[in-house]
Amino acid sequence: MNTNVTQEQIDAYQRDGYVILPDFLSEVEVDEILAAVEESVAQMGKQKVAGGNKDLVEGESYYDRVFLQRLNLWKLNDTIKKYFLGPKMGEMLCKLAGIDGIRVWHDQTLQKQPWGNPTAWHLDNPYWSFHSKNALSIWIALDEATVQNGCLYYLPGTHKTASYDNVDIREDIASLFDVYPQWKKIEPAVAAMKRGWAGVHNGLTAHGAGPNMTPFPRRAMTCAYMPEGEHFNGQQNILPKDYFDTLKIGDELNSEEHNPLIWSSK
Ligand SMILES: O=C(O)CCC(=O)C(=O)O
Ligand SMILES: [Fe+2]
Repeated sequence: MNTNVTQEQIDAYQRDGYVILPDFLSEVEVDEILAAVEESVAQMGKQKVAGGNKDLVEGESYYDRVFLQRLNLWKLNDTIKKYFLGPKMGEMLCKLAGIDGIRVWHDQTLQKQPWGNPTAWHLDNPYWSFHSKNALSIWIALDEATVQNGCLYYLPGTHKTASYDNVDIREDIASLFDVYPQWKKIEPAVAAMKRGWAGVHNGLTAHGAGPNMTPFPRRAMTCAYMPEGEHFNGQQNILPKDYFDTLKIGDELNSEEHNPLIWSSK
């Protein structure tokens, strides 16, 4: 895993709200992560979130055909934990975001199945239980991601003008532009990635993905992160119920059980 980032990459991330990291993983590492992901997915069945939220199960909705989605694999699988909650990952993401410490929010595998629906334009951070301008996600291609099979698109610079208003991922791919009409003229960046490449995007950068027009899956492993010292905003997202019930708006989200600190400069 190549976690060295150049000043140029940091500047690009800060300016555009995303950066693509070519050759982030070796073939051997992709194989190791893919095996861990597939093992976890098989273990979870229709359950979407490992270690909690038993009510979140896969159905047959439009959304369920955007991608196969399974979250918090790290709670089941030590290989996922080693890569995504390791200090090297944490340090790299802190450098990109310009922050001093970072906690895991949730990981998720997003596997656009053959003929999978497009992923509507959206922001990530407004879905989460904290609001931060420095939250971010890494998205790693476990299969080559192409324009044909539903690679990501980013809308450069949108993290700078986004609020926490958002839309759901549904049939209408463009409803985000009703909320942010000023973004209608921005040209999207196509994030085609070879197997093992990664994209890192700010939680307020608009992004989406095309449909999968091929008979093969487009599998990705992703993980979302929260800067150290963020506070609960009252939203549930995917927090386990027994933990959620203990939280009051404004509490620091510092559970070592659910959102462990993975790196801190202090
Ligand atoms: O993989 C996709 O289609 C969407 C990815 C995404 O929205 C994310 O990683 O935040
Ligand atoms: Fe997203």
